[in-house]
Parts: sequence; C-alpha cells; structure tokens
Amino acid sequence: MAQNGTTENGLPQNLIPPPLPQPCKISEIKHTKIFINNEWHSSLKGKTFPTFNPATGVKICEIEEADKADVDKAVDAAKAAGKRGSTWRRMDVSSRGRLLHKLADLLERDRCLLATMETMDTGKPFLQSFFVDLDGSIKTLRYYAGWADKIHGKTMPVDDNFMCFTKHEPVGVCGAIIPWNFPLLMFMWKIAPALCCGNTVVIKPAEQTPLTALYTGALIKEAGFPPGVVNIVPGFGPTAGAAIAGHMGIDKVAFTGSTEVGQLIKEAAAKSNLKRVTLELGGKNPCIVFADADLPLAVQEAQKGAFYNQGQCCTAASRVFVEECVYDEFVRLSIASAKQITAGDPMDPCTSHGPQIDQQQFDMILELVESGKREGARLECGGYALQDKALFIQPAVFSDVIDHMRLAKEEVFGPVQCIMKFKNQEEVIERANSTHYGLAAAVFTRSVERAMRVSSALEAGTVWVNCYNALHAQAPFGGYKMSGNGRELGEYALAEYSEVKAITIKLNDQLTV
Ligand code: NAD
Ligand code: NW8
Repeated sequence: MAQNGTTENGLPQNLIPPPLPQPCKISEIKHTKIFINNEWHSSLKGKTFPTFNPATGVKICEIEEADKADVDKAVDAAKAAGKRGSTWRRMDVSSRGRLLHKLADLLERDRCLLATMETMDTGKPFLQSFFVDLDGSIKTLRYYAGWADKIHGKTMPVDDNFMCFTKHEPVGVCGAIIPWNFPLLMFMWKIAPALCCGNTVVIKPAEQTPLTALYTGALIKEAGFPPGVVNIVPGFGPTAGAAIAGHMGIDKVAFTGSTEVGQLIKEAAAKSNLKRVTLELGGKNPCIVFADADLPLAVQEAQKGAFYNQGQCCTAASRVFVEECVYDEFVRLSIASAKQITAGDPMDPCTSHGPQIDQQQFDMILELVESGKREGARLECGGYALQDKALFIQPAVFSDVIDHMRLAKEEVFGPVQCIMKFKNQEEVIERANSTHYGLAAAVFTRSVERAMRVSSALEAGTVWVNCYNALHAQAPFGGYKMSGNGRELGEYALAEYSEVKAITIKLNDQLTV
C-alpha cells in the first residue's frame, strides 16, 4: 500500500479490477443422459454419440442419443406436465417467475463451471463464455421471470349486451431445436419465454454441443420445476430434430440454425399438425461505414462483428461497405488490427480467438476463402489453417470484394471479413438490401439524420448504429425475409408463446335484472 486508500500503482482501492475468473477443473461430466420428467434416461435404442473438444480434438464423453421413440416419451411427459389440473397449470403465475429467478440464481452459483463446460464443448474463449454467454443467459431468465405475472389480456367494448375479453394462455408443448454456436444462451432464449407463458418444453441441443444444456437439466430439477415441464433430448437433426418438427403432440416449434433446415422444419410442421413455427436463420449482414464515421471505432466494431465467436454468429458482419474516400484507410486499419489477433487455447484468459466448431465447418470456410481468391477478391491477411490437427483459422480480411462473388452472397460462418467500396447512400442501401437475408445490419456515421434515414431503409430485424452485436433481453431479435419468422426476446416474444382466447359473454336484458 503506497498511501492510505491507494495501491502501488496509485489507483484508489475501489478501482482495483477484480481478479479475472478462472476456468474450473472438470474431472468428470455427470449429466450425459436424456432428461425427461426430471429424471435421467438411457436411449431407448441403446445408442450413444461422442462430443469433442474442438480446441484439442479430444473426445469429452459419450452422450445418450435420443431418437424418435425418446422424443415421443419426452412429449408424453411434457403433455402430462402441462395438462389441465396439473401442478404447473395450477401454479400461481408469480411462482412461475420465482422458479425462473431460482434457475438464474443457480446459473450464477455454477457460472464458472458452466462457462468452463461451454468452452470445452464449443472452443469459444473462456472469458467470453463467462461474461457474454452466461451473462446473457442469466439476464434472459431474469427478464422473463419478471414477465410471468404481467401477461394479461384486454377488455373489448362491443355493445351493451356483451362482455368481451381476452386471456393469454399457453400454446402447450413447445419444441425447440438449437444450434452449436451459443448452446446455453440459445437454450435460455427458448425456454425462458416459453416457461414464463406457462408452456412445457421438449428441447434438442445441437449434437456438437449438448453439455451445458444437460447440466442445466440438473439445475431445472434443483430449482423445483415440476417433472416434465422441461425435457431435454440430445441427438441428431434428421432423427430427434425431425421427430420434433413433425410431431403431432407438439404445438409449436422454435428453431435456430441454417436456412435449409429452417425450410425442412416449416414443411414438417405444415405436413403434420400445422404447429406454430418460429425460425431464426442465417444472415449476410451489411455493415455500412460512412466517411463521417469515427473511423477507429468503425474498424474495431466491424471487426468484432466479423470475428466474434470465430465468425460463427448468425449476426456476423459479413459484408462491410465502406465509403470510397475512407476505404483505403479503413482497409489498412482493419488489416493491422486483424494481424494482432492470435488464436490460442480457449481456456487461457488471454485468448480472444478459438477454433471452429468442427471439421465440416472448417473445410467449408477454407473452401470459401479459396473461392474468394479465385474470383479475384484480395486476401489481405489470414485465411489459413493455424495448426496441423486442430481447427484454428487465422482471421481473414478480404478487400475488393464484389457483390456477385460467393464471398459476398453466402453465409461463411467463419472468421472472414469482406470489405467492399461504395460511392453514395442510395447505392449502398440498394446493395445492402439485395439479399434474401435480413437479420441484422449496422450503420457507422456521426450524422443523426443519416443514421435515421439509413436504419429505416435497411431491410433487417435489427439495425445497430455506431455499435455491433449490441443485444439485450429487452429488445426483440429476428429476421426479415429469409432470415426468419417471428421474434425472440423482448415483449414481442411473448406473443410467440401464447394463444389468445376471446371470451364473449351475453348479458341478460337490462330490464329483467
Ligand atoms: P443446422 O441448421 O443443420 O443445425 C441446427 C440444429 O438443427 C441442430 O440442432 C441440428 O441437429 C438440427 N437439425 C439438423 N437437421 C435437421 C432436420 N432435418 N430436422 C430437424 N432438425 C435438424 O446447422 P449446422 O449444420 O450446425 O450448420 C450449418 C450452417 O448453418 C452453418 O454454416 C451456418 O451457416 C448455419 N448456422 C446458423 C446458425 C444461426 O445461429 N442462425 C447457427 C448454426 C449454424
Ligand atoms: C441476451 C444476449 C446478450 C448478448 C450480449 C454480446 C456479444 C454477442 C452476442 C451477445 C441478453 C443479454 C445479452 C450474441 C449473442 C447471440 C448471437 C449473436 C451475438 N448477446 N452479446 Cl446469435
């Protein structure tokens, strides 16, 4: 202590940064089975599948594999848990909120373990798991916990002889199918609004990343949710996933993943029982940088947008449009900054860039990088594999990307930034919108006028101004056009998990009362 109240480096004591969280030691994965009725079940067919650590290629453990028959069992449990007169349906609505808060408390208690497990299974840097995925998961739970006792209908004045009002009721059994890029966060985006509206859930984690979902099963039981309210069926898409999408006993399905599979889900829903469908699909998200922007800020945010989570985000900033007169400077700064990124062991708190999720994604990304070179874009840096065996790719910056190239049209889902040049506002809006996708977009400018005009003109469910990936539990998130149907998060998501019932009561003639 140098002086009273200050430390060696002169900082007041209350400004000493807290020590960084450290990954836990996980010696054994305890929860590897199918979670139905708050109990752990083996696969009915007796099958298992492995899950790997993408940073090392080492197998973590075997998971019981759910198939159609296991999904049937889970749906039966979910149906029974949500039927008229059940504990869950009779529970007072504030208690539903209390259970969601309790689950959030347990995530806080086990935050380090969950963040470590998420990093083992996805390869994302530990500090990102800890501060982004866990923070978002906890906030999502608490946000919807608060809604549980605030979901109400309306009274409609009709005429004197009727009383007419609405009630918001649960849809019933909600199926959910989620991807591997944010396994725990997507799990919460699905279950939190579903449960706060009183539904029951059958959820399938991605086959690459089942661990944190299954661990959460144990926490759901510990929190005190009645058996059958949440059921977790780890397995593959064409088997367990397809069984959910086409199930006659599931009333709604929420899917996050690729556009192709989204189309299959909607088709299966249509052909079975016309279950409600919400979809969060991909994007080819434009990030527009005007000459009047704070350029270093735009460079930094656009880069985070492109490379965050190893580029494996549906919101990835994969088309950066830069105004002509600052283009060269923007490219120069982006290259310098991208070269600073060093991929490494995701468990190391210093690492900001980890491996891709699996060999298939890794190969697809490198193939798209090759296509960019072939089609005449300029690979300024990165875009190559970092080690022989693992799945690390050095972040790539391409300049001189033209709209017709594959790089400018296809979702890469990897650390590849494509920089394009534009001349004026009208032109860039037109180009930004000329895609079937419409998930997110960003605008960098110091002009409020321009920010307002351009954000209105962009065909995307989310527009960020002078920031990127700024997601909040309060704000709706979802796609225009082929990026999806419906909204997650915010008050808007409640509508996706409720049926509205209109009740109309004929009143006796006033004279007879
Ligand atoms: P995917 O769409 O195949 O997988 C997402 C989920 O759907 C997984 O749980 C999977 O098991 C399940 N699924 C797969 N086939 C299914 C089927 N026929 N019926 C029901 N469920 C099925 O995504 P992927 O193969 O993991 O990745 C491929 C591409 O998808 C990526 O390159 C990327 O472009 C995109 N993707 C998007 C997101 C996103 O957040 N929007 C996330 C992951 C992947
Ligand atoms: C829900 C989500 C968040 C949150 C913060 C920071 C960076 C990236 C993401 C993110 C509640 C509160 C906070 C992110 C998450 C999911 C996708 C893309 C980006 N989410 N975040 Cl698909």
